[in-house]
Amino acid sequence: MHTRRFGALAALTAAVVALGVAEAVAILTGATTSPLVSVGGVVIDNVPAAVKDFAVQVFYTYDKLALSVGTIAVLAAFAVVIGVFAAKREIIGYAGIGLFAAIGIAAALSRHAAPWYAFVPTLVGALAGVAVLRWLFTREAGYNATPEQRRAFLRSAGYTLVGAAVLGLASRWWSTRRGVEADRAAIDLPPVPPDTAASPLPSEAVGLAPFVTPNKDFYLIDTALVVPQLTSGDWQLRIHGRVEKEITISYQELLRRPMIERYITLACVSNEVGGGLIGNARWQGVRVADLIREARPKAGADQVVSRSSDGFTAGTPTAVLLDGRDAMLAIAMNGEPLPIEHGFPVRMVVPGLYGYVSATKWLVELELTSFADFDAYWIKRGWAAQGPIKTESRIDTPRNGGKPKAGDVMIAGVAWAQHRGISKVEVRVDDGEWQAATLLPVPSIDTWRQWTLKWRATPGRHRLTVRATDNGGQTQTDAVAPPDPDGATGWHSIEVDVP
Ligand SMILES: Nc1nc2c(c(=O)[nH]1)N[C@H]1C(S)=C(S)[C@@H](COP(=O)(O)O)O[C@H]1N2
Ligand SMILES: [Mo]
Repeated sequence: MHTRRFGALAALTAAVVALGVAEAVAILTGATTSPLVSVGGVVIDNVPAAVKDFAVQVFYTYDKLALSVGTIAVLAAFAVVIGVFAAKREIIGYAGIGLFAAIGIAAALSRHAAPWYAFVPTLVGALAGVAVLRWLFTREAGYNATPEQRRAFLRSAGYTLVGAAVLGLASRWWSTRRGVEADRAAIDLPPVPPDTAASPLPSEAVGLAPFVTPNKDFYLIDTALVVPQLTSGDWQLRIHGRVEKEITISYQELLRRPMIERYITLACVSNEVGGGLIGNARWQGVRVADLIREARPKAGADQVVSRSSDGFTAGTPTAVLLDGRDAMLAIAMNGEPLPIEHGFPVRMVVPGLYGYVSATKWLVELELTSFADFDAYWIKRGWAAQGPIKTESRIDTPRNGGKPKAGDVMIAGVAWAQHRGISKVEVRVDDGEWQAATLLPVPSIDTWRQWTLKWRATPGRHRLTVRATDNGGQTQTDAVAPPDPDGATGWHSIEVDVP
């Protein structure tokens, strides 16, 4: 008979060994075949939209780190419980490993484009876990004997546990960075002809958000627990479905096509009023419309489903992609090849639509279909099939809760109505009149617009509210709506205390 504490430590060690070894094997078989990654992926794909929104709000863009840490904590807790029972009946320990291995294998095999050998990391990890459990149970003969034997046992378990944890972390790091960084660094972006280059920026930034969001500050939203690793050499795009002519194009072929460059502001449908899930970048790429026309869509193909290498899908109206706007297959962001987490080697960018219906990263397929025939990733989960970006505005300075000095205070922020453009921004102090803000020039109607307003601040507590009007004359609604199902609305309003 083993003591409970012993059982718990042995089982925890076996679990960490199983996961660490599985991660090491996944270096060979691909990061998405690791049990942690595939089970996490299944969780992400199946949580209700409300939980996903909650996670994004609480953890912001660290939601996936939180998921990984949470999963490991839950597994560790299970291992400890199983270990306590295994101390009485060893077989329970092996059965526990078997149960978790079955879950890991089922998850790995169920993932999008899983290779047939996706079960290998979990299987090898589980066998290693069984071996370690067996070994520790056997060694435990000395546990209740002398203090030295007891210490020797704790040392073996401790070293094994720490060693396996280091192996797992190092393997994960290695398998997610191997190859693709170097491939990306070696890419020579083709030049953009002057007549299709982005209009030069007319002005310098004011306020807190710079007009162009640096890549490192650009918000990140996706369902990928590990960033898909695609080299430009592996990449190809298949245009298929309801088309007369199927097209397959390589990265080198894509680079030889006519290049355009545009400033386009991307926004997430999950962005709350006043939130930061929006960013503006200079994108370089190839017009989607040209490729779709070459494929010759058949009648009724009213939806283009863009699919990523990890199975995410977005559905964009074919008519929108063909209406002359600068929808592109982007290869570069702010002058460098797409950062891996922003979709390297190729992503889609469509001015005027929220990301979930248009901005597929790690893009590998465009499938012509119809809205009646196919629901894309977030549509299956209850979000609206059509996702035009709503007119919104935000106050960036002063900060909510700030204490600006009495006298002249610069109020500034951004407003956006992509592909319609912003014609007016107004600010109200407390219950006063709406005052027109100064609008800074913009390169096109596809970006957000910076605005400023000078305010003579008087001592006391004040509420500042902003609203925008688009070029069609529509003023941003004050009706408060949550992000789900097609984007938040309402006026952004902050409070300041002028001392
Ligand atoms: N492959 C893939 N592409 C994706 C997503 C995703 O989950 N997977 N999320 C979309 C959503 S909801 C948004 S808002 C944008 C965000 O792009 P970013 O992370 O580069 O800011 O990517 C879109 N493209
Ligand atoms: Mo999004």
